[in-house]
Amino acid sequence: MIQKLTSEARATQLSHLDGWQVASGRDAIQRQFQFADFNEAFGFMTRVAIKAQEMDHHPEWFNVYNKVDITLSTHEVNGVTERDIAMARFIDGIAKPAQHE
Ligand code: H2B
Repeated sequence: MIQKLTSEARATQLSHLDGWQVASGRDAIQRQFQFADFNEAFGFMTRVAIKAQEMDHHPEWFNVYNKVDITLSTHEVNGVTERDIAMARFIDGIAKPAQHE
């Protein structure tokens, strides 16, 4: 089974990611994205969804119009693993024109 990152490893990985924070009250990471409009937000979500299917690793997310809140954790171990870090890197790579709050 995949291993949870230790809190030290999680902190190190987070320091290399842009805008991600540890979620309050659980072992997960979160970031909020803001796009120009719903069309851009949903296009972004579609690209993430395709990657999630390929990786068999799926985000928890909440969308209102041009905002997308994403939480990543590995349900299997109830914590943050390399899979979440890989997904966060992918997301950051495709969200370049987006702003985060
Ligand atoms: N996504 C996330 N974020 N964590 C998981 O543990 C996970 C998943 N497990 N997507 C996958 C699907 C698993 O439920 C299926 C059966 O492979």
